[in-house]
Amino acid sequence: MSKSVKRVAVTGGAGQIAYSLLFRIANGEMLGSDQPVALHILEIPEAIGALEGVVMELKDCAFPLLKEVRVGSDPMDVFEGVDFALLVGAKPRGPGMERKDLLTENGKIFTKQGEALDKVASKDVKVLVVGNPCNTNCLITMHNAPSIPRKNFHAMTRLDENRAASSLAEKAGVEVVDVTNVTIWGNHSATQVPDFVNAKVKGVPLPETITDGQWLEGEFLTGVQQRGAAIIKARGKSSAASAANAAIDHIKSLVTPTEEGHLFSAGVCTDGNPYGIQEDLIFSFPCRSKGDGDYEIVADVPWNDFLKERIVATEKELLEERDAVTDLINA
Ligand code: NAX
Repeated sequence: MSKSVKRVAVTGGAGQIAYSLLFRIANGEMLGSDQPVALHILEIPEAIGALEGVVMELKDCAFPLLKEVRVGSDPMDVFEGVDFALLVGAKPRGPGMERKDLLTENGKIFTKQGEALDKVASKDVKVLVVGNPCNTNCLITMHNAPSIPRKNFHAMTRLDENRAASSLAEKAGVEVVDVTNVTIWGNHSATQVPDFVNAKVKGVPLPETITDGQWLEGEFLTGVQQRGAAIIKARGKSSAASAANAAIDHIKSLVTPTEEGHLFSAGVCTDGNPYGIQEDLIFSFPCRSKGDGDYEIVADVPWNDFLKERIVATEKELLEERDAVTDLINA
């Protein structure tokens, strides 16, 4: 018997990440090749015309799994009944704009979208925030959707994990699938902590394979932290296909059982976390899933002094970001 349709909201539908993401969702790459989907696409009114063009292309792909496409500018309409919400759309940082200005500007978008999810989405909706600054935007969304479990809100650090794994594989001279257990701790920002200490190569602790500690603590770490900026410099535009790919990977990791002994990185709510990170933040941890859409934080990944110092710094940054948006989360 065929499965019932899953409804997937994507915001920023006329943007560059969505241009990679929508087609892959419609092709079954996110939820499976036997899972029919409906796309609910949100854009601001000025970009609806461009979005109509994207919808024409979606139709022209004749994807067998794509059962319905809805578009609109009001999240109260667009988020109706959705099972997944990929919140990609956000304002880019303009010239002379401080990080704090970006937080408040984008914060308003996520306040409204959180309220709409709360009212009209499935009560079990899984929300993935991609639009930056994604951890704090996710916190704002979560606070404005109190009837949805806090565990259902995620911020995307999977692109950072994928970047780190790829860089480590290249250095070790192995296939990327041979590098596992790469955790990104903390914020999706330059303070993120890509954990090479607990990573593995073919199941063996990575520092036994890559013995160049100076490279790991220097070039590797900053390379991952600054990868987004390097792509903008080279391409003239920010990462888009790789960001869409990471969003697909993130949701796939929630709906597929995690392989024994493996983990994936996700920005999730810190309430009750086993690492003593302050509660009421969205922080990237090592996670595992049974494949039911839920996850648990892996509790036993040890910190050495190198990791600890940096994890404290990324936590501090998230606390400062939260302080900058108190009016949006205590509304
Ligand atoms: P684009 O500027 O190409 O597209 C953004 C789209 O969002 C635009 O079409 C815009 O009209 C729309 N939009 C703005 N406000 C909206 C609202 N209130 N409701 C619905 N749509 C709205 O950006 P793109 O390259 O697609 O990037 C989107 C976001 O992803 C940015 O915030 C970017 O910083 C963030 N990223 C996050 C990454 C992560 O790893 N978490 C990596 C890639 C990317 O940098």
